[in-house]
Amino acid sequence: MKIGFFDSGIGGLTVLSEALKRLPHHEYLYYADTEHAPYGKRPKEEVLMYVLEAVDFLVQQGAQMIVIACNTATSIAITTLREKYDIPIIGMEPAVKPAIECVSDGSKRVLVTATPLTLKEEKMHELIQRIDGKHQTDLLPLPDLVRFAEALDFSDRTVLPYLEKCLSPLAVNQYGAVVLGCTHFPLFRAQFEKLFESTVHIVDGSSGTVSRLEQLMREEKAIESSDPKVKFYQSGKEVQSEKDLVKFTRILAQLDGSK
Ligand code: DGN
Repeated sequence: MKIGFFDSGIGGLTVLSEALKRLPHHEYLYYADTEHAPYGKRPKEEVLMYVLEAVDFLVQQGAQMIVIACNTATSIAITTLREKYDIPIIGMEPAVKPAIECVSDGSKRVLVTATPLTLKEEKMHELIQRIDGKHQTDLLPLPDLVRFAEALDFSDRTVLPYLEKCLSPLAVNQYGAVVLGCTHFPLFRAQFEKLFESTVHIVDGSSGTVSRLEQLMREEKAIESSDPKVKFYQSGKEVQSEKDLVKFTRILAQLDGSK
């Protein structure tokens, strides 16, 4: 089966990496809208337009299922996409539910991190209302992490001072779980681990999304591909330059090695 993956940039590779591990015998089309990333501070009408363009493109390339591997795009576009297309469209859900389960004894709180747009959207507030009965969650936007990732800057020197500054108004020891509610954020897992105690659960939505993909593939009786591979696209064009191909494949390889 041909499965289309979409993100504003390289963040969705954190979800693709999980899919490749669990469902390796398929063809993947990965679309990064790098011309317009980051999305987190753009008006939602503009983000919706970019997502529709990308999904149209993936469908034209033969994608039979789409994973919106971007929390921001999911919160803005998933309803419209499901109305428009009759193929399955899977979105991201920030891992608030597993995080709340980690602090079920009530002694600790949950910190939900994401882009400003994801945190502002109704979908997030509905999710928290549905799941967080004891009011244990705090929200923290971390927009610059997407910018650092797109610039391929994963260094402690850049990332740690930024995270320390964003966390400074909060008492970090009150948290028992941290939600990485943007698909770019697991690329900085090492820095989150440095700033929180080792007992703190750092959770992201990739495993839940890939479980949903697995379930839909079973239901659709998806046929394995005779030529499993990943093709990369950037804002409507197949990635051909060696430099960009190396960028995508290197990050995937690093993610594979870190699991
Ligand atoms: N990876 C996207 C997400 O999960 O929200 C980041 C979107 C952006 O471009 N800011």
